[in-house]
This record gives sequence, structure tokens and C-alpha cells, in this order.
Amino acid sequence: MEEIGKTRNWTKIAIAVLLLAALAMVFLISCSDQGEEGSNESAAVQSAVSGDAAAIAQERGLTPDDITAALKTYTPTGVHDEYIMFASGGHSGQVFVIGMPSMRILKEIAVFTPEPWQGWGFGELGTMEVLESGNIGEHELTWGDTHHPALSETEGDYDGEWLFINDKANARLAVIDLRDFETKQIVKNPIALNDHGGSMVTPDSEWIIEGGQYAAPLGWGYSSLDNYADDYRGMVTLWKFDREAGRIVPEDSFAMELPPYWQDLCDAGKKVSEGWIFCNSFNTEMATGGVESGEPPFEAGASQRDMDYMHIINLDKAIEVAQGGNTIEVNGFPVIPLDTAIEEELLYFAPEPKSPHGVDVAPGGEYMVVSGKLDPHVTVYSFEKIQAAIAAGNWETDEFGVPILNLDDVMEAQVELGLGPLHSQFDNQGYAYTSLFLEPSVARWSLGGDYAELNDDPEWSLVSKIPVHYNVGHIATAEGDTVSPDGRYLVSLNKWAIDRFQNVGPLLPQNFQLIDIAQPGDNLQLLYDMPFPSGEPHYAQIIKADKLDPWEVYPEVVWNSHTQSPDPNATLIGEERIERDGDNVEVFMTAIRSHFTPEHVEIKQGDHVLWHVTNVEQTYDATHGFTIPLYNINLSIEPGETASFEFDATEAGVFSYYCTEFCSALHLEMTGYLLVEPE
Ligand code: RUQ
Ligand code: CUA
Repeated sequence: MEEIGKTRNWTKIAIAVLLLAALAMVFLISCSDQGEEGSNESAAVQSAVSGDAAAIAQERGLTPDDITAALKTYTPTGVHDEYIMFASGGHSGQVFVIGMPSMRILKEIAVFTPEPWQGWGFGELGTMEVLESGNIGEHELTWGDTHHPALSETEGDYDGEWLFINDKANARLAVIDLRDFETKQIVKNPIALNDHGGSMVTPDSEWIIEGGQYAAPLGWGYSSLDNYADDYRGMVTLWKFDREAGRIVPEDSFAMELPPYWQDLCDAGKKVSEGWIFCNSFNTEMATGGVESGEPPFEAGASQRDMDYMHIINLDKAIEVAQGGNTIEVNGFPVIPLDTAIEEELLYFAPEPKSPHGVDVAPGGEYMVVSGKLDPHVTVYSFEKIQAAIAAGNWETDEFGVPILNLDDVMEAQVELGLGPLHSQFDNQGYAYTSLFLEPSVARWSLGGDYAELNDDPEWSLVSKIPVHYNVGHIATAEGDTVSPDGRYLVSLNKWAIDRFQNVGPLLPQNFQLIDIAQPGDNLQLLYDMPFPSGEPHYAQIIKADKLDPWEVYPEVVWNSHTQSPDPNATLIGEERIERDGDNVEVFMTAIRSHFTPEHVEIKQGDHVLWHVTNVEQTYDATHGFTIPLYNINLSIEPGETASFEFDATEAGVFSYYCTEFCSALHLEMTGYLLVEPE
């Protein structure tokens, strides 16, 4: 291992030297290139690279910019990426793991949707239990609309241990363990049927925030839309996360009732604002739609007012109130009523212009950035000013009695960026970046206050814009929502691809565009287009790869990946057996290249079968699969893992089970017969 590590380092250094030389040449050429196209450009390419490389560049029509982009992203065989991006998988209901800057997809993590390669939801007991815990009563859910991944944090910085993600369609939250990149828990929100403003974590991941979206009666009871203001409500749910156990603890969690505005996205305060959370909202008009009956459609009805409200929530105090039992129960879940939230001074509003979207807290926690979708500005709020305004007690209230602070009292700055600002992220040079949906482009702008020292641009000003293709939603910068962003890279998560890729029919992939943000000022370079073929990812978070430390194989050859502890049903070599107790049959099987033991399992029609397979290997990547036809059984058993499944042998016949991972030269021989004798 040591030797390989060394070789890699030397290889890296050699590559870096070559890249630097090539980059320097390209830089010189592009500086001297006065912009006359055609022959000048090809001369520039000729001089930028020599010999074969120049010929290839010329043949492929590559510009000097293309060549630097290629040099910045090309990742040689065997070399690992510097950053890892966790992207929500949108409608796929999953999470995708992508290396950066290569933009290679490394893994799909199955979350809300059954996924065969990982054996997720095809009989393996732990996976079935996790998926079933996300059902709503008897209603089985087999997909999710994953929106916002959140990496766990320690003191506001990603720690690489856990990942959380919400399902907007059904208001659910999932916990993924980054030791094995597997989903360990799904919780269904007990009071809402959909969500949006999740998941976000507090700086030590003690609480996971799940904000609501479309107001409805809490607990999903019925009420006519005529009773909207009385019976419909918004909410924010605070899930307690037990890091030791690696689980959300529903019994220690609670929610807060909010007015029936559509809470949109939330962010946790950090550093100076730790202990508070901020959520933007829209439809404070309380429009209820009904275009078919001559009412204004939602898009118009919900955009009439000039201001909506940023929700400012005193989380620390809300926890005290909830723990003090000052709550009501909705579907058995504690909820702080709106009146209590107002009385206990847990909730304030600040006006935010015009159909706001997103709220993003700056690295030091001093500022909250809100975009107005129909306003060319971002509005920046000061936490210090918010505290002063609360202390001064100078406010009006909305019709529910919630204090509305004066915008002038709490605003730090407004920066005009362009059309359709949505989401903001930060870097290590005192810049913020905001996606502009309508232009579409990404704007770089300079923060003020202490951040102003980090660059030469005037504070609170637009610095640069780079066009993106097309219709950008979220953006993600490296560690860009933590207390110490890395800068370096930005990914623009574009909703439309149009002409960027080969036509594959009317349903097109999304387009992730990688942008180099390392240089200050007006220096943003588009590096790479990555088609994303499996849903509409909303948001992504990017972590330094060396912060992740996943297992290569499970720690012991008996491992239950759902409990992350030794499995009492694990089977070692020599312990394989079939036990019968009346109609109940229990199979204890081992898997090793290239056989299962036992290879014959003889049972009777009508038996109930519980079957355990242990992969007794401890070799990196020696995964075995296991499938039985007709019964819809399909497992993935990674090295050291024990997987169990059960089924009723309702069909008689001969069923060949086999290994579904091409594990060895004699993989086809890794098979056996299940013989079910007719009654
Ligand atoms: S929100 S594109 Cu669903 Cu994350 Cu802004
Ligand atoms: Cu084991 Cu193929």
C-alpha cells in the first residue's frame, strides 16, 4: 500500500508539472492572441501544445480554452478525484455520488426507490424494513422526489460521517451512513404530506430541519379551501439526530405550526447565529388557486404582494418549549402551536422581496441571503440587526399575530445581480455565487463586512457573471455552505439541456456544468458538461474527498449492515445448514468464490423460508449477488456481510439460484438448486 501511495504521489507531481507547463503556454498564447479568429486560433492551439497533442487539438477543433478545461478536468486512470459531490437524484428517489473534477459517477445510493444492483428492496430484510418504514399507513411508496442532501457537520464543517436527504413528494427524511454509503433509516413526517425545506442540519447535526411547503391541515385531515386561513397550516419539523446510534429519534423530535404561507427553504444559523433557523416563504397572499373557476392561477395569485416573509426562528428556545411539553399532539407527534410560538417569542418575520426563493447563511453566520425570483436583487439580512430589531420590539404583526420586523431595520445590503436569482453559495475569497434562472447564468458577487478583505472588489457588488446552459436551479461550491468553504469549483445544476448533448428523444437529461472559480475577479471558466440521466437533481453538496473514510470491507465476517453490528444469523464456513421446524425452514448459507454452500436446498410447497447468506470473503470488491427466480429475490452481499430474506414457497418447481455479480472465472458455476416439492 505504502509503495503504491508513493508512486501515485510522484505520478501526481509529474502530471502537475506537465499541466502547469501546458497551462503556462496556453496562458501566454491566449494573452498574445488578439482575437482574430480562424488561423490565429489554430496557431494558438499549435503553439499551446506541441506534436501529437497539437494535431489532435486541431483535428478536434479544440480552442485554447477547451485545452485548459481538459487539462483541469482530465483525471488519469487510477487517479482519484479531489472532491466528491453528493447530488440528489430527483425523481429517481436516490442519491448520486460524483467525483470532481472528473465528473465521473461513482455510485447511486438507493434511498426511497428499490434498486436491484444494491439489492435494495428485493427481499433483503433490512432493506425491506427501511423502505416499509417510509410507507404511509397501508400505502406503499416505491419512489421519492429527493431534493436537498445535507452532509453531517461538526462545528459547522462537513465531517464525512452521515448524509441526510428529503423526499418532497411524501415528506420523508432518510439517513445514509457514509461508512458503507447505505441508507439506514427513513422517517415519515407525521404531520405533513409534502415538504421542501429539508434537509438542512444544525452545526453539530443535532437537529435536522424539514420545512414544509404547500399548506394543508396538519395531520392531513380534510378541510374545504374556503377555510384556508383557519384550517390550513405550514410547518417546520425538527428531527433529533442521535449520532452515536446513527438514527433520527422521533420521540425526541417536534414540529412548529406556522401560518399557511408556503415555507420554502430553510438554513441553520452558524457561528454568531447558531441556535436560530431561517426559512423563506412565498404565497403570503394565501392564494388558493382555482383557475378553472375564474380565480387567478397560483402563479399569479401567489405573486401579487411585493413582500413575503423570511421566517426567523429561535431554535434553542423552541427546543426548550418543546421539551417543556408546551405542545399539542398531531398524529401523536408534538407540535408547538402557532399561538405558543408567538407568546414564547420563537417566531419573527422579516419582509423579503418578491416571490423569494432560498435562504443561505454566510460562512460566519452574520448574513442571510435571500433571492427574489421576480426581483433582480439578492437581499442580505444582518443577524446583528435582526437581534437589535427584536430587542427594540418595534414591529407590526401579520393577521396571525406574528411580529414582522421592519425591512430597513434588518437589511444589510441589496445587490442587483440580474434576472431570476435563486440560490447562493460561498467561497473562501469573500465571494458569494447566485444562480440566475432567467438569464441563465451564475453571478459572482462580493460580500461586505469582514469578507471584504478577502478580495479587491468593492463590497456588496456584482463582480462577474458566467452564462450556463440552461435554466440553472441550485448551484453548489466546494463545501460552500459550511463555516469554511473551499472555493475551487462550482457546479451549476441546470434544468434544461436542449442542444448540449446528442438528441435522445423528447425527454432530455439534466446538465451539470463544472465551473472553475479559483481565480478572483472576472475569471470564471466553464470546464465541463455532465449529462445527468436519472431524474432532476435539485441540490448537491461537495466535500473534500479525504474527509470521507468508508470501509473497504465490512469490519467482521458476520456483519449486519442494517444494525452495523455482528449478525446473530451469520454463518461461517463449516456451519452451513438447513433447519426445519414444522413448516418453517431456515437456511444458513455461505458465499465464497465460486460457490454457495449448500448447493441443494430441498423444501416443500407451502413452507415458510427464512434464508441467511454470509459472504465470508474479506477481499476488497469481492461482492456476491444472490437471486431466486419468480420470487423476486435479489441480494447484494458485500465482503463480510450477512443478508437475510424470507418468503412463502407458494410455487412448486425447480429454481436455480445464482450469483449475480461477475465475481470470478467460475462465476457462472456459482449456483445451486432450490427444489420445491409439490404438496
Ligand atoms: S428548491 S431550484 Cu426545490 Cu431546492 Cu430551488
Ligand atoms: Cu459470486 Cu459471481
